[in-house]
Amino acid sequence: MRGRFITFEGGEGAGKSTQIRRLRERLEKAGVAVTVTREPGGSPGAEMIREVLLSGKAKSLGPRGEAMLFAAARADHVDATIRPALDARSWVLCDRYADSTRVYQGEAGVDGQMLDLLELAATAGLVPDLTILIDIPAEIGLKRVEARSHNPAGTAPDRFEADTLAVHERRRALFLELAEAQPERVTVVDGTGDVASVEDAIWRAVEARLGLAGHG
Ligand code: T5A
Repeated sequence: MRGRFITFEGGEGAGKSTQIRRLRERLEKAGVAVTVTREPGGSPGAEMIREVLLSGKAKSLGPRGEAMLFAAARADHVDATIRPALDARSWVLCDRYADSTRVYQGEAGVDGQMLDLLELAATAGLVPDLTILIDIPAEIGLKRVEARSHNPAGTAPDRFEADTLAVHERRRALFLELAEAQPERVTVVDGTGDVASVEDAIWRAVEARLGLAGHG
C-alpha cells in the first residue's frame, strides 16, 4: 500500500509550515513515516526554479510564463520526491501544490484550459488524498509575514507576498471556491485561532478523512 498524500494550501502567512511541522510530529508518534516537502521546490531541480520565481526574476515572462515554470518545478518534484516517497509507504506532507497555481496564476489571468493542461503535464494525474486549506483573512496573514520579516532570521517579502491586499483577498476567495467545488478532497480549517487549536482541527480532519488504523 502506498503512503498518503496531504497538501496544505492557503494565503501568505496562513500557518501552513507551522502546522505541517506539528502534523508531522503527531503522525510520527502514531508510527507513520512522514516526508515533508514544499512547492515551489522540494527537489534539486525544482529548488533552482523556486529561486527564479520567488526572486521576481521571472516576472517579466508574465503570468503564463510563470505558470509554466511552476509546472516544470512541480513535474520534477513529483518525479524526484513525491512519488518515490509514496511508493516507499511514506505519508507526504506538501506545503502548496497544484491548487496554488490554479489560484495564484489563475487570479493573475491565466485561463482555465491552460491551467488544466499544465496541471496534467506537471502532476501526471497525481491528486492529493487530502488537501487542508488554512483560511484566514489576507490582512491577518500579511501581518504575520510582516512581523516575521522583522525577526533577525526573517526575510523580505517575495515576488507574490508583495502584491496588493485586494489581490490577496481575491486569492482567498478563489481558494474557498475551489474547496466548495471539491469537498471530497479539500477541507477548510479556520486559521485565525491559536496554533494549538488549528493543530487540533487539522488532526481531526486527518483522522476523519484518512484514518490511522494499523499505525501506532
Ligand atoms: N506560488 C506557489 C504560486 O504563485 N504558484 C504556485 O503554484 C505555488 C506552488 C511561495 C510563493 O509562491 C506562490 C505562493 C507564495 O507566494 P513561500 O515562501 O513558500 O512562497 O510562501 P508561503 O507558502 O506563503 O509560506 P509562508 O511561510 O509565507 O506562510 P505559511 O507557511 O502559511 O505560514 P507560517 O507557518 O510560516 O507562519 C507565518 C508566521 O505566522 C506565525 C508563524 O510563527 C510565522 O511567524 N503563525 C501564527 N501566529 C499566530 N497564530 C497562528 N495560528 C499562527 N500560525 C503561524
